[in-house]
Amino acid sequence: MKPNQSFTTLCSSLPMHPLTPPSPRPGERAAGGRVRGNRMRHLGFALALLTPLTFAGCNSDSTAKQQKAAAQAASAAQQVYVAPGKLDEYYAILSGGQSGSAFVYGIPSCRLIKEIAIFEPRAGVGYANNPGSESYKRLAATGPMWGDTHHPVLSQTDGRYDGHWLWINDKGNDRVAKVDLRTFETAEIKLVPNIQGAHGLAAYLPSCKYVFVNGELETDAAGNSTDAEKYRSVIAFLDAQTLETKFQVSFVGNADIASSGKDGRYVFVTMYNTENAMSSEGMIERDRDAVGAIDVPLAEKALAEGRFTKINGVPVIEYEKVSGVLTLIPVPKNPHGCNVTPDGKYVLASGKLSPTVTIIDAKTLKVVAEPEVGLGPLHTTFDGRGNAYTSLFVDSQIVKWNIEKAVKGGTDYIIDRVDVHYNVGHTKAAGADTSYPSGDWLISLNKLSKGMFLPVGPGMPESQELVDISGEKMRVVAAFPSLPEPHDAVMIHRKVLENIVVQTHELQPTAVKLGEEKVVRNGNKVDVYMTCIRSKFVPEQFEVHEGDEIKLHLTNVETVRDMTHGIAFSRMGINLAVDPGQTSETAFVAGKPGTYWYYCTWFCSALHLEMRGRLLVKPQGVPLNEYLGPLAKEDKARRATQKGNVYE
Ligand code: RUQ
Ligand code: CUA
Ligand code: CA
Repeated sequence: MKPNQSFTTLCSSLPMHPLTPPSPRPGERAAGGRVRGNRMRHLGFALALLTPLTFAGCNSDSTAKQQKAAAQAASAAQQVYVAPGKLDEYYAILSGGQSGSAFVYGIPSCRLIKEIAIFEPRAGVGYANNPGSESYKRLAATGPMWGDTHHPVLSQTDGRYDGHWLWINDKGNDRVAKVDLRTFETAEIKLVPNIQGAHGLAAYLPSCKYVFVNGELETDAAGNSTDAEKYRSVIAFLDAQTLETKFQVSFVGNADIASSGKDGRYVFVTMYNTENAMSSEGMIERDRDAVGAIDVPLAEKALAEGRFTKINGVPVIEYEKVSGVLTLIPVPKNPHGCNVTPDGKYVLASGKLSPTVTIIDAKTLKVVAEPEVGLGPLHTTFDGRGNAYTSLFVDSQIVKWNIEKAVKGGTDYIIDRVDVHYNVGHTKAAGADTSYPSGDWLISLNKLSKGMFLPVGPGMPESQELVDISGEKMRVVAAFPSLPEPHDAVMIHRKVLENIVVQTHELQPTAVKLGEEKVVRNGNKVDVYMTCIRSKFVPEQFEVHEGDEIKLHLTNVETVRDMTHGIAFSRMGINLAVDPGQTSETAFVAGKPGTYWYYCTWFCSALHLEMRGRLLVKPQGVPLNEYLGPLAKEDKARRATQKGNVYE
């Protein structure tokens, strides 16, 4: 395919039409073998359509093949087998896409370990599901209760992951969040002003002083008009810790995917709508779009010199006014992925509509090569041995190629191709965005799973594949499903997090101490300071008046890992979860008079079901009992006089 091949032609090779033949299943090859070119492939597909199953008969050759396949499957199984109780080598953190969260898998076993709730409520872990809770208020204060997470980014020190932070963007509502890797919980969320379609996200290297995020969708943030003539996009630089937007660079066009140079000078973004068009046809009009290089020290200088306009409280540097702040490097039309090589020498723009990857010198900003790699290149990742791995959306392949060989202009740069299932978007090798990738595992994040898993209706799970890249040839060793819809992933070795992940939460100043539980009333406001420990809530009962505003402060006073308790209030819409050492707060209004049980939602001990208590709502004006227990004695006395028990 030529770079200027029309969009329609490209689309026709996407798996949309019912007549499009199915891609091969794992272990099979596309008819015609390895894809060598567009024509070849289409010819191959056509033949496959005309001559289905011609060679399906049995012969000794196929027996040998079967044996070989069985042996391969067995050795792949061994590679990903992690015995029960044994730990995986890597954490893979996958963005959750429109699930608004992030998924944590163990690699190589591909076992799901955790979902990190970020932009969407998760009742199971008591995240942002009660309007009175802190996590709810923080999320609601920044926008809607859902998100579209795309790009997980890990913090680095000296070119290696340091295991402190994970940043992730919400393309849907223009937010960035920070996850604390001590607890794998969301620590901060901020709305980014002046931006729409906050898409590409990366940390500014080597310092990680900023994370920067790209406005993919053009607007008139200054005037709120609908006049496309006034549309601009911004690249926003956020303080990596507070996520406050420090400054932005605005320009006409858009910015898609982000990657940072390694020496503190440039950061890079791919731009597919340099046309500033408002129609999909218009966005593919130009033969060439661009990679934008932002000179960060120069932007900081302009900022210090006051060469900016304040829009919605944020200093915005207009690129026309500060020469050199944004350099546009022409690349074939509508590029997508943007990836800086581990040594910081090159930035690679994946062609998407062009079968090429453009290699740009990250210092001189000159294009040094444009090797052809296959159809629909989206993202590129690295092994630290000088090789690049590019995802090919249309070809449903990962292609391995050598960067220096491609730069030298030879034809021998392609090393291997492997089929993935199906239509891969992002791909990421372990440590690929650090200076020291480990070169062992790669994840292929596929957009369609088709027949890969048990059918569950018209919609199917997302599909990831684990690829062994330690050898010359790549090898797909496992496939695993996930919820919708991971875009990108990062892998971090468990050793990095060994002494970082905590066993219990640090007690917060707001923690309720064992023995200091109390109910504090102030008019119709009632603060309930409660503890929980196997297998009791204290207080086990408390009384309020109808309409009272209850604020619950709940501390889990357990001191051992994994003893999580939850508290649900029947018919009050309240559900919290507290991990050992953690304090959670929520607020709600007491409903109609009556008895409302609260109970533990996490199975914590043999007395888990008995771990419950009563909220007693009395009519206004009725005196309240302040006695908070322990009520066991009273309870016994009452039972001694009670008739009608099933045992009597
Ligand atoms: S983008 S493949 Cu956010 Cu590439 Cu999804
Ligand atoms: Cu505490 Cu179940
Ligand atoms: Ca374009």
